[in-house]
Amino acid sequence: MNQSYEFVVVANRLPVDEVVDDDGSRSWARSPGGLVSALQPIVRSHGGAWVGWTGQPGDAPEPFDTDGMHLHPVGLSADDVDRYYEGQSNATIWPLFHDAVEQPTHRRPWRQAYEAVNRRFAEAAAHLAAPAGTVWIHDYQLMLVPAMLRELRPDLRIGFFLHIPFPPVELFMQLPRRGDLLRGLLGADLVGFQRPLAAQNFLQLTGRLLGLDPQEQHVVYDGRVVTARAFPISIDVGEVEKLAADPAVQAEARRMRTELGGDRRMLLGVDRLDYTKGIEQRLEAYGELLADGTVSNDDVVLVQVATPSRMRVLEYQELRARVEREVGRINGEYGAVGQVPVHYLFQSMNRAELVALYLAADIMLITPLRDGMNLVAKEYVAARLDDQGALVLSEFAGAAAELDTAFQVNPHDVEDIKRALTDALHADTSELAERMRPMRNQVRENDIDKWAHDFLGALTIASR
Ligand code: GDG
Repeated sequence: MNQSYEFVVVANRLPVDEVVDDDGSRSWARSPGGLVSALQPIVRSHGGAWVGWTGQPGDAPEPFDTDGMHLHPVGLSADDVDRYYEGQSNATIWPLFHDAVEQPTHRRPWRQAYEAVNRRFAEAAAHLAAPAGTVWIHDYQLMLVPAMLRELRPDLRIGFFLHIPFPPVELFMQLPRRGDLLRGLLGADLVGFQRPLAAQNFLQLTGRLLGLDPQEQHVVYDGRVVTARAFPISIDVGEVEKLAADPAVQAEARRMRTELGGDRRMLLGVDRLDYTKGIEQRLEAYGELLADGTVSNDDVVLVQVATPSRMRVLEYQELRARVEREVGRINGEYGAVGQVPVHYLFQSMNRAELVALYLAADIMLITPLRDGMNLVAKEYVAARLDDQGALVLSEFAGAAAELDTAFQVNPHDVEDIKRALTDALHADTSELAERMRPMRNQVRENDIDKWAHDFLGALTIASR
């Protein structure tokens, strides 16, 4: 069915994972996560399609329908995975867009693969979208797609959303072929960012690099108006609240607390194992508090979930080694037989286990050095139906703008993390409730459905 889908989502990954059953049979299961649950009903109600990669190298499987969506796989060879995905996307653009907290690597073959793969995605979308239909492209892996798609299909309404930060002008200028990326994004009618500052950086660059004349929220390029604005992403609040109210999940939270040692206060970190998340700085602060006796293994415990991520990229392997060494050092120095100060889980959890952890935790530690938004922070807040629990939150997470009654910290400053952690440990229940209540209201009033609705509403106006 060519050119018959009114609404097409284009993202690096399809919204499904392949599952292999005990008998070896293969099937597709919807991936967990707020983005998929927010977009799926929209795609379904528009008779829409989703273009993306299956996550496995090799030829693309045939397009198929599931959950009321038409899924159109794009194939990536093993070389494409190396160069486009692990290389240009995750070892060049990802670190550079996160303040270069790790050194970005620049390689010509990676850029070439990025361009070739972006073209494949653009061609697939051009093939599927109905005349004057809407295409919504997602994230840093696909920044050339808007312009490529516009060239193939000038009739379309094209939106782009960047899930990660957009760097300051000076940093962006370091990228080889930086103009291409910028022109790529300018193919969209609406370019959405997590924070207003990111939109400003982008608009400012159009002046600096392309000599355009950016206004407050838009710029004219190639005779079209391109709008650039912030749309802070959120979570499926209903899903988190439902799990948090589930007696089985609550029982699991109590069980976890008992297992961890009854009266000990529980600190929690939940991150993809990524160098942007500030896991090392957090461990350093916790280790120092144990060393100077501010906290002790008898009265606190840290549970750190580090979800495996991008493990073929060298920087991630090195980070894993450093984190695990530090966990071992802290447990070796301050632990006792049968009781350690850090429980480290290098594994993926299911949603119910994750919410049980949120309910069990007295203090949630979210200390990224830079983060587009950070959904874990919003999930923790949404799960705390009791208005208790403390959120220690980096001011460099996009979420800090909305969650402004959290215990905010500069994650580069270990002393500041120690201060915030100590404040959170000493806060009484009324202070905790006063901080948590406005944050919970904020997240409830701004869930992921509203985000998708706001973006698509603005796209309709922008492309008039
Ligand atoms: C990017 C941007 C932006 C984590 N561990 C498990 C698990 N998770 C879930 C969390 C949360 C999601 O993954 C992580 O989202 P974050 O926002 O915290 O971070 P990134 O993965 O870096 O996401 C970020 C986001 O895109 C959306 O725009 O906020 O700034 O970097 O939902 O709960 N889920 C399951 N098992 C786990 O072990 N099931």
